[in-house]
Amino acid sequence: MLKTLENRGSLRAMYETMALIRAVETSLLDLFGKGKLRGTVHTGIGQEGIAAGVVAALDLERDVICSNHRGHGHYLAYCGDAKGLIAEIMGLPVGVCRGVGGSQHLHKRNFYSNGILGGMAPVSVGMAMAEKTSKSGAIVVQFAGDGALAEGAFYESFNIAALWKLPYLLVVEDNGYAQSTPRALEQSGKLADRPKPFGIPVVEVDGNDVEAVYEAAEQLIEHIRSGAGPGMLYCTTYRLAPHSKGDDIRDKAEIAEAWTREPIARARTKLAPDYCDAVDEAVATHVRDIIEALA
Ligand SMILES: Cc1ncc(C[n+]2csc(CCOP(=O)(O)OP(=O)(O)O)c2C)c(N)n1
Ligand SMILES: [Mg+2]
Repeated sequence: MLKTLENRGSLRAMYETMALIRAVETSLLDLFGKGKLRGTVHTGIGQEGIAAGVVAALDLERDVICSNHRGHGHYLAYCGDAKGLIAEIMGLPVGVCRGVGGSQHLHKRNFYSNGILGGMAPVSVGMAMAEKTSKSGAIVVQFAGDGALAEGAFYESFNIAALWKLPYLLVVEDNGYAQSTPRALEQSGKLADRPKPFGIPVVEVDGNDVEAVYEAAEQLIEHIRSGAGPGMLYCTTYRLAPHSKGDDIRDKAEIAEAWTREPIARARTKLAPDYCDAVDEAVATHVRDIIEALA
């Protein structure tokens, strides 16, 4: 299926996005194991529903995305540029940032990523102020993990974003862990309630249900674009692969159980198996061809 402006929020289009992300990131782990990547690599395997659902609800002509250390999925959902991304992480001159940015410093058009946890909160809010001042009608979306919400920069950012009614959407990807620390050992209270004292509305959603993510994102984006001020989309999910490379001390039974709830298999139950098989094969071939050409 050819993704268009009209159909990109369809389950089929979002399945294609998720399948591409999964294929690229599975290959990145393989390349890492073979020593072909520069630096580290954090994959969002299991979290694809959030990238696919949120980005499908954006206006890609004008909206801005600020991503984090786990940003490959956000990037691929934004522009589908698997070659530029893989080459970038391989440190090659044909990478999207000529191979000098690597996995955590991606930039293309209105897409920016950075691995300093919380660091993109004031940057995103500043960008939202610029969009408001220039009356562009654009919104700025920041993706952040649950662990990052321990950073104080978020709370100064919430304050200014709410006070000045800035077009800022924070998407939290709560995968239950910050590296190897379970959320319960790091954070007090309920994370989804954090923006509420600032008067910032929060929508909570199952991040493994791509259609629910899309619908919730659309609703919040409409609210923010109307000039009402910032919002937060709080998505629960699970990271199926290690934090970065082999650093995984989580309970194996917990990980196995999470595989039964992952977003791609879940979307498949609502789509024709032949269609999904064809998409999976097409993305696998696409990614294999890219890697062969770069090797
Ligand atoms: C300011 C800062 N402190 C520490 C780190 C090292 N670090 C990288 S990722 C990570 C855990 C982040 O957890 P979370 O925000 O939940 O995102 P996840 O990795 O789970 O997607 C840490 C501590 C960092 N990048 N920046
Ligand atoms: Mg986390």
